[in-house]
Amino acid sequence: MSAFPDGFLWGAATAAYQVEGGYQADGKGPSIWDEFAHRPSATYQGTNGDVAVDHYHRFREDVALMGELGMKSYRFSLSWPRLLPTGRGQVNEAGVAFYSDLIDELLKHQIEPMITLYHWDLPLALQQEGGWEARSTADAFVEYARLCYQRFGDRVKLWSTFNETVVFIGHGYITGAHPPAVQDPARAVQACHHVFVAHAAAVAAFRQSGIPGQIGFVNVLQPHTPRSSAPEDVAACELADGIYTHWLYDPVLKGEYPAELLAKTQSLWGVPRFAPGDDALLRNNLCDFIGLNFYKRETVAANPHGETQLTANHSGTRGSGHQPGKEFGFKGLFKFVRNPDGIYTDWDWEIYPQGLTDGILAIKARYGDVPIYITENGLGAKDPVIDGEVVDDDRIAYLSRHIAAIADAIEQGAEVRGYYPWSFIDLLSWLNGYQKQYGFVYVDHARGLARQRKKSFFWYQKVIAGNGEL
Ligand code: BGP
Repeated sequence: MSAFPDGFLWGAATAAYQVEGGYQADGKGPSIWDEFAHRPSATYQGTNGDVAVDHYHRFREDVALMGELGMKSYRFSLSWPRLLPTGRGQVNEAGVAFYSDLIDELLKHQIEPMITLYHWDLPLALQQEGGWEARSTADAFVEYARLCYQRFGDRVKLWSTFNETVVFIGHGYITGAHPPAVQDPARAVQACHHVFVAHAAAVAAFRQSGIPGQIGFVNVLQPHTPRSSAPEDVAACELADGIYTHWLYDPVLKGEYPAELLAKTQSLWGVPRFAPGDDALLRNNLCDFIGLNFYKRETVAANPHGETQLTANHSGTRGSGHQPGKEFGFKGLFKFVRNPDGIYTDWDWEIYPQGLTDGILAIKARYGDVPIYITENGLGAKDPVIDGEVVDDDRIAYLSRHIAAIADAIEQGAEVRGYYPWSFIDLLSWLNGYQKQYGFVYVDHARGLARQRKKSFFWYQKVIAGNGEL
């Protein structure tokens, strides 16, 4: 018998900048990614999301494929500058119409929409006013969230505010690999605080709006293991886990920062500055659910003298697909090293499905029975093509093992309500262009972006039909 409850949401995920294209279509304003990806050195071989996979113009065809796949839910993000070209004020009705039509098309196929409000494409105009370092961006976010509730809240029941603070703040303000390409952890701490404030205020606005549904936050779930049993490696591992998990989950699930951890990093990075009222705002607006994005495990070592490594290699090798990634870490705190016994993807991400079971149970242990959605999970690879067919057996193996890991967590009492592999369709990888593929559907860039079902498409169709029986 399947471990998965009736009504479990078998889905798949994407994000606006990575699939839509139409970057100037019908009144859309520029985002920080539109600007950043046009800098020749910023992305892989100058690839960008100007056209992406043209989901903006081909969404009906894509939703038909989702229907054929049997998806029960689709996680996608709204492009803030498509709806509010300068971040606030004037609404772009053509952008509203696009998402409204997409939602209707999904519902026509009995696919439940799950909306992410912020998957990194901040309106450029707001960045020019200070971006997430400016508190006014949090106010603008609430205005944007309200607009979305008003226009789509009659049909959409599942909402998340932000996707992966650790990535857009970490790369935006520490490694510098994402816009605004700052390298200053103290600035990251404050920008991150404004994201939590924006989240809590948007949750409050959601509840005031009275629309039915649930609202949550999506975080990376990344397990850590010490390189050795030496006390300094074990302590470094605990610290990394605290920063990657507790710092980023506690504010949205407990309404406070982990004080002990902040005390440990204070001398290096400072602490978030609270405005009057922030404390109550965070405490009174906890999430209805948490979304977990799970890809890999990291092995952690002490880093007493090493330099702070500020390159982007931790999250991708910018195109080679086969280069070992450089070490990444913070001087005096920890660094990530290669696990000699680990099995790695072509992009040096360790495959470790047990970490998903353990991670889900660790969330339950720390935060109680908050409902969980696995909002991303997938294998980035250069898929083999044999006789014109995309034979992505490695992806099938990866996803099977992770589905089994979720089943284990459910059997041990966790409330997991849905699974959204990354990604529904091949799309733009932020720093790796179009060559790092994740989808069930292949996009042929040489043949006018034609869609083609991969082997994994037919496999996942059966998984869904059998409610997770493998
Ligand atoms: C997550 C993001 C996704 C997606 C995924 C794969 O961090 O939320 O948007 O990009 O990672 O990452 P990558 O494209 O770097 O392989």
